[in-house]
Amino acid sequence: MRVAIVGVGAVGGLFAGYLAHAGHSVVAVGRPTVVAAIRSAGLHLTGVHEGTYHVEAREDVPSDGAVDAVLLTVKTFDLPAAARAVALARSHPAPLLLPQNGLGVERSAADALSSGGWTDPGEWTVRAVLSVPATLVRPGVVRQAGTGEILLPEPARAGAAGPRIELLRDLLRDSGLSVRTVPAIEREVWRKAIVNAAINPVTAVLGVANGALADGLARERALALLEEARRVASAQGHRFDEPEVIGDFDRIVRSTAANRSSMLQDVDRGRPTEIDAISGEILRRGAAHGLDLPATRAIVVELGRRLAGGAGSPQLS
Ligand code: KPL
Repeated sequence: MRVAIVGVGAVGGLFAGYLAHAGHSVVAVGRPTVVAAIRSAGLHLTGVHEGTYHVEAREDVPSDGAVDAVLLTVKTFDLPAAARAVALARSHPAPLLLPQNGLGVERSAADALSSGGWTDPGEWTVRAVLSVPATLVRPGVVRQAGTGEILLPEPARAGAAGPRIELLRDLLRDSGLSVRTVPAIEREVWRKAIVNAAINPVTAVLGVANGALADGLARERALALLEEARRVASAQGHRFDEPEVIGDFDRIVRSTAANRSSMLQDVDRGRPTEIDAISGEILRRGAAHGLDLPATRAIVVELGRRLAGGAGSPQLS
């Protein structure tokens, strides 16, 4: 298959390596620095899977020829612009994977795809929840620190999107990634968002790998965020009990102990973070239900200060 991977950071690079290894024709669409790195030295995967792949790299979404699928692996803050670029470049829609962290991703992608000319974008987009720990070591080099899986919606329950889910499921699975389909992907999006709301901002503020949240004050701080996010999820109709989310949190902290969270990686690189799509969404949705979320409010302010070198403000939209 010919697959465009739009956004070649940690997750996009991971997918590009696995797909290229399985013999697919990968078109890596990224920023100039990433494109230059891949053109000169190839795309390199290290850690769980080792290999160098000489994939096609370019800065614009291919409009020519057939692309069987698009993996939209940009961060949430780049999603509207990237989705619109995909729609503008391709008048014929293709199955499009959305593996971002955070809440409200499908709506944001659908709005951008519609504005770029796709009709019925919901029939082409496939929400995914990803728990494979990957780190962008430098442009074109990705380290996979552990194993994890990709959750997709069950095709039989997805109406017109069903065949597109099947195509993406088979593509990822046949490339060696662990894929599981679930009856209610929205619930899994929330489950992941609750854990991200706890792990990502605390690791970003403290500058520590995920494993540092296994005990002590860092764990207490993260658990306060976890509980607030769980309450918001429940208010929105996704009920999780406390032991269940603490179990999810402990399992992910353990299985990704050596990984620096994606938010910490963004802070390290001086890039925008996904705080708005994670904690910002939790705060906005909580406010709509009259919930007070002091720990979440405090960590957003603290991260804003850290990013601004001391004085800053929360970076919520
Ligand atoms: O999703 C992640 C992220 O870093 O964004 C976890 C699971 C916390 C792994 O680091």
